[in-house]
Amino acid sequence: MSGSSPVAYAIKDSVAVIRIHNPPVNALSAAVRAGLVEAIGRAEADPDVAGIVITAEGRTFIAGADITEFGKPPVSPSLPEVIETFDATRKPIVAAIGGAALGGGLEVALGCHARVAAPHAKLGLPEVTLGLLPGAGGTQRLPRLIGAVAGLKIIAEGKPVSPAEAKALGLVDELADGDLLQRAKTKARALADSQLRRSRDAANLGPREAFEQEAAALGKAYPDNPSVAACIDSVRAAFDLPFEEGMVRERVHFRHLLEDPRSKALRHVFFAEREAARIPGLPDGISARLVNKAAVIRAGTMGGGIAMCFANAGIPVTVIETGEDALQRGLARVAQTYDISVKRGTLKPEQRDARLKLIEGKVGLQAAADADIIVEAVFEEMGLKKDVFGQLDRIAKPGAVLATNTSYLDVNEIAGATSRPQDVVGMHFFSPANVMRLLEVVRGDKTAPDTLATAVQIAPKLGKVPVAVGVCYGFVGNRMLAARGKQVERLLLEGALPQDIDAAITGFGFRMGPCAMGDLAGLDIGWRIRKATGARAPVADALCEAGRLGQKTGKGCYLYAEGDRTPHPDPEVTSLIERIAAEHGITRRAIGADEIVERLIYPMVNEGARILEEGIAARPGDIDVVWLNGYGWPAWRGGPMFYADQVGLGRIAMRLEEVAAKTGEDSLRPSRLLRRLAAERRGFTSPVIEKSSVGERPLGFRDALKPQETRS
Ligand code: 3H9
Repeated sequence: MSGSSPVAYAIKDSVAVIRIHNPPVNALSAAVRAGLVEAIGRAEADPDVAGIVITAEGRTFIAGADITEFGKPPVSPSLPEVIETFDATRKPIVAAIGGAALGGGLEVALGCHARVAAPHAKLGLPEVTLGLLPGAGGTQRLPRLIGAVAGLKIIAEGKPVSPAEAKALGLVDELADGDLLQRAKTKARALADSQLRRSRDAANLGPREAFEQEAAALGKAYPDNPSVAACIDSVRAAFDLPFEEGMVRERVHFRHLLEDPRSKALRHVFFAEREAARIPGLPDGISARLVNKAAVIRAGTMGGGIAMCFANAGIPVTVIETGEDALQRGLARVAQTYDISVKRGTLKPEQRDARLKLIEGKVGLQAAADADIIVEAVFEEMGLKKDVFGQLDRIAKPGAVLATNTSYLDVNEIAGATSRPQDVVGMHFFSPANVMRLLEVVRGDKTAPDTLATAVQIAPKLGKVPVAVGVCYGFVGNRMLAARGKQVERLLLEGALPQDIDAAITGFGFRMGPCAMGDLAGLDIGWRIRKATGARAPVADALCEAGRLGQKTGKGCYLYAEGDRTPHPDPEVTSLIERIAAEHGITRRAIGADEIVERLIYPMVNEGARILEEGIAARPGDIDVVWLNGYGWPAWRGGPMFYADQVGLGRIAMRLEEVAAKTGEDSLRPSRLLRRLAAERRGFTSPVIEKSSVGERPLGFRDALKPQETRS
């Protein structure tokens, strides 16, 4: 084996040990595939070798095919070809699975004659989460080995199983508590004298009827999902076709899905989420501050949810209120939320008890004195926030991270209320905070690198996906939401009804349209902000003035029956909208779903482009991650900036120009960046753009483009 190969070969006790070392996750790159074929050939040819063990360095066994190779010209040997060489050997091959064996990694293990797993390993075929199906025999080997029903579930749901579950299913032959490699070598030697059992020849499919029932249930649970449909079709081939032909069926589906825009979008999401955690402009070697204890200020829905995040991560947290009553109400709400999870079976009673034990309630800010991180979740009002931070400045211990959960306000102004602005950062959680995955980490002008690193690095522990953003009104998510909200108003006046708008947006893939979402959150939230800023939204204002605040008042954009959250179109709303349109001299017309989607999504893209110009977000992918994890953007559409590239920026710029000209709304004119990219026939995700405009600059840097290219 050449010195630079990621596959090492050694013989120990008459067993050839093939060791993969391809950090960070031992993905099956072309070099790994070639190395495996060479090593197997060498072991096969060596008379001193009785058996073979495949193992890997690091935390994972093999995390699958190298996803970065997808979409590039294929390099042989392909993974199915590699695994075919396993089938052809006369010597037993044992997989020593010491970590995650996922996708192609599990397919490699399935190609072996036996599998030995360490207790902390996990085994799965997550290809569906990338809009694919296993493409190296997983759909043919797994069902034959463990049964079509169990196999299909693992393949179509994409969830990994534990070694103990895998053992019970017959996927793993032995669990190794101690020395994994030793156990695997012993197994290989033991198999040397026996008839080799290949997974391709296993005959454990089980009854066809049970498979068809499971297939029907999965088809229903995942409607319109081409990769789940392909998984079902491929596994069915295991009943209908010989192994080789089943492999061809699987391959055809795999190639087809690889080209599907939905899979491209999901692959983009995979990398964008990981990229978002890397903050441009952070000096190398910066490490996060230690967080052993947290405090959350206020025990409202938001504060309680944030406290739960810390407790769920095993971090003791003090919830602080101004009075005993509010504190007890908040703590009771937290306990009730955990109880619901226990009832649903998603949390064990002992886990609930352990988490509740980590949450302590106190009255008075003084209780934050020993916390390493303090998250403020008081009412969204600048005066109040500054007052709290002024007090925290005196109370918090030196070096504590002071985080504000503001969703709109100027973090620099809040930091200015302290004598330690370097310790202040925004941590914008989304409601419900214990559920939503997004965390916008807002970097103020004076936020110290290690303060920022602390907020970003603690996020995954809290179950969050962090995205670092700069300071502006509404940051990334709410600023783009406002751009969409403005157009909802416009469309209502021009002729659409709430139900038309929501149907178009749910048809696009969102779970909920903007009108139903407004009713759920409460229409008075926006009303209050508009009143404070002097802005107007004629329809939304009129709804609020009529006492229609959303679900909580039984009516908003829709009508709600008592105790029921189903929105019903309301003729009163139609009359109200028609009246206001007439007052504005607008003649209403029918507006189709396609136009609604364009009119709502393109202005968001335009705002996203401005956010990039201003350096508020570092990369287009960061904006996508915000919308995917905080606002229900459908993952298979990849996020607004990825979607924009699919539509073509030229089309988007042209449509925005048209609507701006028609409505006289200047904010709809394509931003400088959008126009430039459209003219150059490029997309946001071009690496050149990322570098030239925002990629290497610290966040919050307002003049990301040169002066002549600033916001139009
Ligand atoms: C497949 O196998 C198809 C086959 O059926 C057929 C083929 C013919 N490739 O997640 P992390 C990178 S499809 C390339 O932060 P963790 C990742 O981008 C594949 N790169 O670590 C990141 O890079 P960076 C099916 C990959 O410890 C770094 O590794 N397999 C791959 O939190 C660390 O990743 C999957 O879908 C890859 N396959 O989690 C499994 N995987 O540092 C995908 C990771 O530059 N992987 N990277 O940002 C995972 O689920 C997690 O990475 C894993 C580790 C659980 C393994």
